[in-house]
Amino acid sequence: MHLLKDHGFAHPIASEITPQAVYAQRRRLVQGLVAGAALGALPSLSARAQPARPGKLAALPAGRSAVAGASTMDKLTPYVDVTTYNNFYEFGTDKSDPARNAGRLKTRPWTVAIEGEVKKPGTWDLDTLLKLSPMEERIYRLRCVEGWSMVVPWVGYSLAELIKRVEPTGNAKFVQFVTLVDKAQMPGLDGGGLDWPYVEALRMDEALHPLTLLAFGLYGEVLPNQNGAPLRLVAPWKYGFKSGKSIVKIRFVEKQPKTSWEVAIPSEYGFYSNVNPKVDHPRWSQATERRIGEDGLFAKKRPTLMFNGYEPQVGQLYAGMDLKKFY
Ligand SMILES: Nc1nc2c(c(=O)[nH]1)N[C@H]1C(S)=C(S)[C@@H](COP(=O)(O)O)O[C@H]1N2
Ligand SMILES: [Mo]
Repeated sequence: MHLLKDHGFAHPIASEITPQAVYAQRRRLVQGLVAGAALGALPSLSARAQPARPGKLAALPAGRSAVAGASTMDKLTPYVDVTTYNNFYEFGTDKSDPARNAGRLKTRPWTVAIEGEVKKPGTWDLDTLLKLSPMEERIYRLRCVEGWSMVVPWVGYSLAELIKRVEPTGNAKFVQFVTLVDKAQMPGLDGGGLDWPYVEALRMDEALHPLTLLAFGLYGEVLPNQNGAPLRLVAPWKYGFKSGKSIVKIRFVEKQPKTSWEVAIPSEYGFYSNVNPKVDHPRWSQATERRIGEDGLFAKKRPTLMFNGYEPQVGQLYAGMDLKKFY
């Protein structure tokens, strides 16, 4: 289906790039149309009706989120693309491997261990986590460091809801997210070139930011295994790899931890990994992106937005930091 094997590493030609100002203007125009259409016409965009359930997995109903920036007006990436073009190296490095191999992942029973610098460490059962806070629908862009993106109606709640219940101590400066590692269920663990388990981490204020989502579903249903069932992180202003899947442990620590991609290729992947079109990856530009599901022969690349478009919400987290140094 997607023959995009080179991840768009080639430099785009100028005519492929929509200038930022034109893009912003178009966006405003579309938003204006939407606002004007709220009373009737243009049903597809106006009401932002909850997306149709694909009817493949158990329903996970969710209310509209009140978090600022929790919804983009971008066209949703079709379910089939969201669930067949994945990065989940535990199931293989090819984009089609996770959909093919993750079926054997057993997502129940499932527990998440809370460890480290918290007053209330312990083990949370998935069913308890599902009831911890009301489920919200959030339409986020996810931008992969490889140069593609997608727009997904996630279902979950702010990670902060869980964090405040476990009461971090004053020493908790960073939060680590650890993925399951089980050879019996994950055929990719023998290859892939990463240290297992897959570990990601956020600074405490990033983890507490309301946009940081603990996701349990997408498209109104529980997460497909290949997308990180039964629960994963989604930090929408960061490159996709910061969003660990199939999490079994959340650890609160004082020192900035090493993450799997940093350990594997330190010259290419830093800790912060904020989406920043002005900082090129050592081997390719980050100025533009390809939307998965729209990447036909003549599809134009889009300009990548600072913080993946969430700058109004998260920009001040990095005030005064040199984002070229802290990439
Ligand atoms: N455990 C684990 N989490 C992971 C990855 C992985 O290989 N293993 N890949 C990351 C990368 S690089 C991306 S772009 C996103 C992709 O999420 P998606 O497949 O739902 O689009 O998952 C991230 N989380
Ligand atoms: Mo990625």
